Amino acid sequence: MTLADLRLTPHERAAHLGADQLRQLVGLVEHDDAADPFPVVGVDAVVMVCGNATQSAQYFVAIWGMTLVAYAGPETGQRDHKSFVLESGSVRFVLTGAVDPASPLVEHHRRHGDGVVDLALEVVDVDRCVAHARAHGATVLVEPHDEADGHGVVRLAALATYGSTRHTLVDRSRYDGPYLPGFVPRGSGYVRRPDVPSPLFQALDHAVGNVETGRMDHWVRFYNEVMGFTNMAEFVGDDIATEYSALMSKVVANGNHRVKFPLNEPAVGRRRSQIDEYLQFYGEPGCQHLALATADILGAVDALRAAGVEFLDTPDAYYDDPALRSRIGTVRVPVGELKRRGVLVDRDEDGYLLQVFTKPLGDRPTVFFELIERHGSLGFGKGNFRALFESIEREQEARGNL
Ligand code: TYF
Ligand code: FE
Repeated sequence: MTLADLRLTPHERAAHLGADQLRQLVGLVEHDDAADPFPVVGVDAVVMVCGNATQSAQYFVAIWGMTLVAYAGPETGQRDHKSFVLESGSVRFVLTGAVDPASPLVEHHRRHGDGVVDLALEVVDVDRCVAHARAHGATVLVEPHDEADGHGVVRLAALATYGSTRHTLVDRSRYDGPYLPGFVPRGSGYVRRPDVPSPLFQALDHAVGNVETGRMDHWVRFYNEVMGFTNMAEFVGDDIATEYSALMSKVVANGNHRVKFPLNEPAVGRRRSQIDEYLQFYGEPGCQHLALATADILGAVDALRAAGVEFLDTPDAYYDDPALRSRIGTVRVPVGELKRRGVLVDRDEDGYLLQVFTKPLGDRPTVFFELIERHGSLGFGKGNFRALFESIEREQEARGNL
């Protein structure tokens, strides 16, 4: 397959995303699905456990401009928990919170706080993927099976990954319901703030996992062998790690790069690693950040800041450094516009990217979001790692965890 005939998923088409736009947003590359042992269409959903999914759903609608599309809960026969399905562009979040005090989600939330429990992947052939995964040592948490309702049939299975995180595998090619059997369509009284663009973000660019010291290469191999993912060029090795970052990082991606998973482990550096802080408060390995691709990072940041969302600060010195100006060349707005909003910029041989990071979203210093606007660059902002990690460490220090 070439990029010229890049096939959009029905979900991407429904979100009115064009192939060129998507290629730009998340940096897709050419890929031949026929030779792939584990062909992945894309990320199907990011499932999060929340202490209060009812209110989190309202937050993501009001402030992040997402749309509530489906629901399951006691009213629909699911007595254990409530699940709210939200969309923004081709991104689907499922927010789940316990209703029954005896729900296993209560214990999960006590241990981990709010967090990502499932990075569900849409695949072409669930059974073939599970067979390949099993043959390469994966733990199959849920065997392939059908679930059906009046909208058709989905085929589902689930694989274990780091910590208690899983990858549900979904084939929804024979299904036209709003999400999965058991869910009913639902809009709601939740209202987007009037200044928030909709959608504020269009696609999921990457989802990062934090794993224990010495385990990064294990998980890189897991994605290589179990899912046929390949390693991307960008990584933080121990050279950079000991100098300032206190972490090591490698990135794996599926064939077309729709799915990109950076993996971090703590590095024994000058200071206590931000990854150690995450592992302490999440209680085990887990998803550290979700990078949301937007076509207008400036508008997104303005709306989010106006709503009170907190971002990591970037010192003025970052923008005033003459080396930055010569490194990044000309970007689509004057550097002053980036400086005013604390948006970072990085350039490589393919182009440039703009990015900005929120502070942790919930009560614990664990999961946070990144906004990313790509203009050709296929990287992750390597040139910003120093400024970014120093900013994260200032927050860590303010929390008393450095
Ligand atoms: O995903 C990335 O690689 C970038 C940089 O703790 C990054 O967003 C890496 C580690 C980290 C925060 C950001
Ligand atoms: Fe990132």
